[in-house]
Amino acid sequence: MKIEAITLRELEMPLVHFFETSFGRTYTRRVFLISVHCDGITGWGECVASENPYYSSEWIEAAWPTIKHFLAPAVLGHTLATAQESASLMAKVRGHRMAKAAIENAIWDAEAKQTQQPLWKLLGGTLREIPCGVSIGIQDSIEQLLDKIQTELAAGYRRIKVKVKPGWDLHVLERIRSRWPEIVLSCDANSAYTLDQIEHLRKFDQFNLLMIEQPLWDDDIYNHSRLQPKLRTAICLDESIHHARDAAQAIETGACRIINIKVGRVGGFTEAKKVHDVCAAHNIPVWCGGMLESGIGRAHNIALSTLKNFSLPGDVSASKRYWKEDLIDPEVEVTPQGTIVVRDEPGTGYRVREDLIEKLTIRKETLRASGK
Ligand code: OSB
Ligand code: MG
Repeated sequence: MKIEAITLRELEMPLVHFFETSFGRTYTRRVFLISVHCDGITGWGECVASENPYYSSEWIEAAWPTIKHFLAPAVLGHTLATAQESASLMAKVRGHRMAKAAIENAIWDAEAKQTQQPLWKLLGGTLREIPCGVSIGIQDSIEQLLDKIQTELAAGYRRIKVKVKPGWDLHVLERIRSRWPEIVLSCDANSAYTLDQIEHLRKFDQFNLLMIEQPLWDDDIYNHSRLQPKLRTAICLDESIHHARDAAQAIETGACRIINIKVGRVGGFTEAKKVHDVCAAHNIPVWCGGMLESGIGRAHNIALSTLKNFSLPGDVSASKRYWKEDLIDPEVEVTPQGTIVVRDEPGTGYRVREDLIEKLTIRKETLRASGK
């Protein structure tokens, strides 16, 4: 695959419903798409960086010039035997994993299309149907949250995850559990607590949660290893895991019992597979996290979720939960059993709606190989 050109695009896409975490509320996604052009094929990727540097230090305004000035030039003009090779070409750039993942994953998509196979197969996946959960943000009232949970349970989702923060936690979980004593329930704090709050965090144990996600600092593993033995509830790390070494350290120190893999957070499919493998080797179950993706990133999450150790329901859910109209055809749909059936066409199996993308694009730039 000769990487001939890379196109960067920003789209503005309002969410069907706002999404609120412990660090803030999002109404509209600035969707950052990458397309990689090689040998007459176009591969698509999505840079999942947010509108602000709150979930992680990456955000869209930083990702754009990093891709333009460093990451795209690192791969443009090169002829690659496999998409995986792009990861080493971009390795000298430190951090910027979501930016790297957008390019690498677009090249994986191109490779799958060129070799006429489904992306999930190219990634080494085996599951044909993936279990789905939903992540439900902080709402204006508990009643509104309970209504949302009711809707998602009726749709068949197999795990409900709610966002928590100090002031929106124990009384909320109490209300959920008293209405639904048996459902699979977890919560995500997005780093809203500190180690001083161990006694408070121990109170989460009474709700029989599948996990508590990222209770402490986003850059921390050590303090989670001090917290985990004090809780009955399994800790799941999200923000803290940037690569397979982080995963190995978190497992070795007992900082968590579950890991959330987001392909953007770890820098692309190559590293995501390594994180998966480290966890599998230590019997640590993983699940696929989400970043409010458009259909392009969503389709990649589905492909990744076919790897065998993705044994817990992920935050990969139907397009219509986020978008009035998604960028892919068909849209991602979830069965009444709360699963997504994996598609068998070459690439992601979802056609990219270039006409709609063009219509929603507010910024676009194409970079070409220069004489390499
Ligand atoms: O922590 O998993 C998270 C969304 C944005 C930033 C961080 C997170 C999330 C979600 C949403 O929980 C998952 C999704 O439905 O895409
Ligand atoms: Mg999370």
